[in-house]
Amino acid sequence: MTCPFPNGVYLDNNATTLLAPEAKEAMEVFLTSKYGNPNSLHKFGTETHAALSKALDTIYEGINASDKDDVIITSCATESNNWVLKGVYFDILRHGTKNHIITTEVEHPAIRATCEFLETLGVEVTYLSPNAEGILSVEQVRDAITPKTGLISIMWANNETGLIHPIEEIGELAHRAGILFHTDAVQAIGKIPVDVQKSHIDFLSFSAHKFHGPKGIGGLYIKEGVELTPLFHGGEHMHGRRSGTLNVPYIVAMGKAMQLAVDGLEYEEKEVRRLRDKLENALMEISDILIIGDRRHRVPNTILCSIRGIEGEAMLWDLNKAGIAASTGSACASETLEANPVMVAIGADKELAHTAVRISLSRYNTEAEIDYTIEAFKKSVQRLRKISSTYIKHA
Ligand code: C6P
Repeated sequence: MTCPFPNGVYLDNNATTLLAPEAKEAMEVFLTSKYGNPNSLHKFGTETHAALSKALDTIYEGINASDKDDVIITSCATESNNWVLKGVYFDILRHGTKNHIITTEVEHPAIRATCEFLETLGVEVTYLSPNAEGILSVEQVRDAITPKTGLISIMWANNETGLIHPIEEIGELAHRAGILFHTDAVQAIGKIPVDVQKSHIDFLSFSAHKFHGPKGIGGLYIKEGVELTPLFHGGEHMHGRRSGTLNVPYIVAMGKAMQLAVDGLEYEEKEVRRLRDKLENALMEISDILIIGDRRHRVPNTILCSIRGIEGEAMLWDLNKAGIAASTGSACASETLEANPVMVAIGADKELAHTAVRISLSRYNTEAEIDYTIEAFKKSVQRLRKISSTYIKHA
């Protein structure tokens, strides 16, 4: 099919998003004439410092932190996740009395691989598997707590399924048990309300490029009064908690993107969800397609489906030829030919997990794009099943 949209149809927004034009515009002057170091005391420094301060206000208010000093700018969520786990290791876990972390099998590799590294240093890690619906229960977390548990790290929404874990309840549980609580909120910000105080969160990671900000900039919320040994030692940037000259243009753009994300939550909930549901309903008309997870428990933009008899990669290439961008799961796992690990963790057999396709919308997708995707998707499935050696139609 020839794609009628000159730039194609982008449905891989859980991998990264379009930079919002407003965010691009907001940062431009800081890439050119306003280039001062925000720590400098002259005019060049004070003007960038003022812009930085304004952006930090928007960011901390966007997650309902109590102060801008509670948000530390990092290069991305991978850094934030590494920092929390390794920082808590330095502060608590390495001393041995509290050397246990509770996390899940469906975390992003930035958590899983870091936990595996900490295991080599003697930390005990419990990797919980969500239930068949793909969601973790508070009871599972409660049952995993031991007197040695020093940290609970559970993602807010899964990047592949879009399923939302009960973060507020888990936060409350951790809080009552006196255990530090971290959540990777990369796939939650801009999709559902995020409130660090209401959810009893000690640490929260985010990346700007998942909510229409630039790549290479993100942050870590650290609750007031909670100590965390820095990963980057150096100057007094960010009150000595994360040293390195601040990337003012990107932080300004992240601030703008956060403001748009928060203001756009209602649109996300109504309109992005409506388009996602329209697409999902149409996909469900195709025989032998399985949609993973109840849509009421998912962020409004995500569909993970499994198309019996068609390898996920084959489906992607066929969609790509039609100008449609989707994925088989995490962008950072796209070069492995392993079955989708999140699907395996929630109990799918390997054959089914190899047929996974993730579709993730954003506020920039239009009804016409979704109508075109429905048509192209149905045609791809028909064509690929005709040549599939494994597809046998189920009754
Ligand atoms: N997930 C995906 O296709 P960075 O790369 O540091 O900005 O974000 C890492 C990250 C951390 N946590 C979650 C839940 C994520 O989804 C991601 C990025 C992308 O699913 C790229 S691998």
